Formats: sequence, C-alpha cells, structure tokens
Amino acid sequence: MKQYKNFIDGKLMDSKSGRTFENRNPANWGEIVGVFPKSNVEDLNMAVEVAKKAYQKWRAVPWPARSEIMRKVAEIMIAKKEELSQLMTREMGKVIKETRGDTQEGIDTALYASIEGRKHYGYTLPSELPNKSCKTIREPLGVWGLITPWNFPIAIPTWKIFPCLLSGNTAVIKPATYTPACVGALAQIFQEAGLPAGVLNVVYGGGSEVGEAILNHPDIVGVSFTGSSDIGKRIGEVCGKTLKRCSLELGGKNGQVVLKDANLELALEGVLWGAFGTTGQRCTATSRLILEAPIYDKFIDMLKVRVEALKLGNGLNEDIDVGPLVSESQRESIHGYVEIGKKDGARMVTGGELYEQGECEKGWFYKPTIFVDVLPTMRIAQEEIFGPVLSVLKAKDFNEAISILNNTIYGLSSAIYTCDLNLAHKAIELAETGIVYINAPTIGAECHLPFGGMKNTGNGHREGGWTAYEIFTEIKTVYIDYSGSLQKAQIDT
Ligand code: UN1
Repeated sequence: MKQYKNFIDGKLMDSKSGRTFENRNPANWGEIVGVFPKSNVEDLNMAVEVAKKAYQKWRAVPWPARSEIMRKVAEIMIAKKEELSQLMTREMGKVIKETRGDTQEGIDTALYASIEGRKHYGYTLPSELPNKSCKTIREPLGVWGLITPWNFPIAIPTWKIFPCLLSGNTAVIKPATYTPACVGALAQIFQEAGLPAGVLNVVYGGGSEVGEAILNHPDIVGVSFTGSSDIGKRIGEVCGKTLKRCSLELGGKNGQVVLKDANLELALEGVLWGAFGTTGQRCTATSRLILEAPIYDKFIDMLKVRVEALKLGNGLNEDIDVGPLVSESQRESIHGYVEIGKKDGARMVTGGELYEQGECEKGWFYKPTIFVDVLPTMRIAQEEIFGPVLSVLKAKDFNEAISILNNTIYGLSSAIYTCDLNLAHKAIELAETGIVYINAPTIGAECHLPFGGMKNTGNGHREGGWTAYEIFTEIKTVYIDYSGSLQKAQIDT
C-alpha cells in the first residue's frame, strides 16, 4: 500500500489537514491501492501561490521548447504504458485492454502537444489602410484549476494538462478521489521529463473542499471540469460571478440508431462495445438503442445472447470483458435505476442484479442489463445512468428514430447504422450531438479531433485537437502602423 502526497512546487507534501483517504480496488475491495492526503483550502492556496509564481517564467519559455518537454513526457509514458495501465485497472476497475487504450490516448495527446508547439498559428490579415498590418496572437491566461473525473483516469487529465501547460499556463489539478493514483503517476512523469517546479501541482481531496477552494480562489483564471451536469452547472455559476473562464464537459445520454437496412452484425458489435465497454461508465457510453421496427425483435434476440456471454471479473485478467463499477455507491445508484425502469413498465430481458459469483463477490460487479419496450419519456430513457444498463426503444421509421435520438437534454455523441448513403447524411445533419458516428459506436473519439457536446453536455467548448488550445489561450489582436502618420480607421479611406 503506497502513501501518496500532494505535489506542490515539485515537492511531495502532506496535507495541512493531517487527514487522509483510502483508494480501494473496485474488483477487490480488500485491496487498498493507496492512501492520499485529504487536502483543505490551505493546501490549495499554497499550490496556487506557487503556480502563480511559476507562471511568469513558464509563459516566457518558447512554445517549441515547452513542446519538447511534452515529447519527453510521451516517451516516458510509452516506456511506462503497461505499468500505468495496470495501476489504472487496479484503481478504477476497467479491463486491462481498455486501460491500455486510456493510457494510449494520453500518449497520443502528449505527442499531439509535441507537434502543436511548433504550430502556434495566428491569423495575419490585411488592413483597411495602407502601410498597416494586422495579426492575432494567442497568449496564456495564468493559473488554471483542472478538475478531472474517474472514468478516464489518464486520458482526460491529459486532455486538459497538455493544452493548458503547452499554451504557457500553469495548473493545479484535483483528480477524482476514486482514481487519484494515476494523476500522481503522471505528475511524476512530468517532473522526470524536466517540467519546471510549480508549473503542474496536484492537490488531492474532495470536491466540497478542494474543488470549492479552486472555484473561489481569486488567482485562478479558469476552470476546466469534466463530470456531471449538476456539478457543472454549479461550477459555471461560480465562474460566471467572478468572470473566470470555464470549460465544462458534462453528461450524456447517447443513442445508437439501427435502421432496417443496416449491417446487423456490425451494429451488434457496436452496441456491445458502446454500451458495456468501461462497464458503461463513459460520458460517451451507448445508453439508448433505437431500433427501426422491422428489425426490433430480431436484433434484441441477437443482443441478448451476446450480452449474456460477456465475462465479468477482475480486469487484470486478459479474457475479461466487463470489470466492476467504480464504487459501492455507483453500484447502488445503478441498481436504483434498474428498479425505476421496472416500476415505469419497461421490460427487463437480462441482468438487473448484483454479480457476486466466485472472486466477484469481493467487488462492485453488476450484471449487464437490457431493458426493452422503453418509452422515450421513461426516466431510464432520459437520465444518465453511467453503468451497464441499456434502454432499447422502437421507432417506426427513420424520422421517428431521429426524433427519439434527439429527445434528451444531452447532446454528446450518437451512432447511426445504415447502408443508405442518403439517410446517413440526413442523420448527420439532424443529430443534435457534438459527435456523430456513422456505422461505428458512440465511443471511440480520437485525440486530434474536437471532443464535446451540444445542449446540456457542456458550455460550447471542445477538448481534443486544436480546439483544446482555444480553451486555454486568449486572443490578442495586434495592429502595426508603419505609415509614420496618424491614420484613422473608418474615417481616412
Ligand atoms: C468519456 O466518455 O468520458 O470516445 C471520454 C471515447 C474515449 C473518450 C471518452 N476516447 O469513448
């Protein structure tokens, strides 16, 4: 059992609170992965002070020099890929092939940053006046607060850390209390790669103490948060009052539509991966399956067989398909939704109970669950469940399928399976989601493309790709007049 400490100014420190919390393996709750400081506002204040000081020097380092550090981080992450992935499976529970994917997403994001540092584009534009030029440059803002979730313990922190730091900002990160060890390991890698002390600081602890302290600190210029819409709204409200920049990546209720002409085998593989990968604990998880009436019964039969064959267990074993849920309270919440689904009149065709066979007795396992005959108004068709529960809805035709797809407050990701080119394009046009997949599941975003959602999924920002750099930079517009005389815009022509 490892004792972790906050990482502030390049040093490992205990919390001023003297308190700690444990992080347990969700596949085997007897195993403590680590003990972490339960930090308070004093720790956060110290980290911000250090980050503020480090900012002055760091922002002056040229972008290509900063990106060189990111390349070194990528190299160390590549060397430690297996170690990081095993740690992630132990603290978060998802199966090893997926944690390898999560780490890989972090490596890809690091490599993208290492290139982006040489592509810090601005615009040059003509002036209305002679002997005058115009351009835009992008500058960092200062100290950021990064608040990250537990479902992608490496990938999501890297989506925020790399663009934030490469842009010349400094940061204090508060990782989720269920998965703090992965961010601790990342911070160590940054230090090994030569990141100056104070540029990246890690403060462990809960949202009500450390998270709130981040929101309320006057020297934090921006907050980037991934998590639930309820907490996101509260963060947006506080940031609005103090004019902090704020990027929110929130909930989803993603749908996969299967039209009657689709390749059903392909659609089946898609929904299995989309709904039950990461035990359904993704913002991008397929939570609704919308089937066109003629294939409804047949597809459900095919799906049931495959879902019942999924192997549950400790994700460190290579042959396991579905790991545990992250915690006891998540399992309770998911079981609560199953009860709601039954009460609201949906028909459960498989699952719906805790899974406690053999070794799984010691973990937070839950049987993959399918509800059919779900109506769009039911709570299990509307609310984010964040677990291995799939709601199946019937649509009489293409138009109804798209209207069900869009009948949600969220708008992250959607998948449409069809071989009809015209319908595929129509669906792309009509889907109210930030990400649309054609003949591919609702999960599988790549690091060099914008990631984010419409409606209540966020506040308009996109992580990933070049758009992540827009979050963490401010535009400065520059006019250079080399005429030697006063030229008045809009007046002298
Ligand atoms: C999330 O669902 O929280 O597209 C992030 C995917 C991953 C990222 C998901 N690459 O599923």
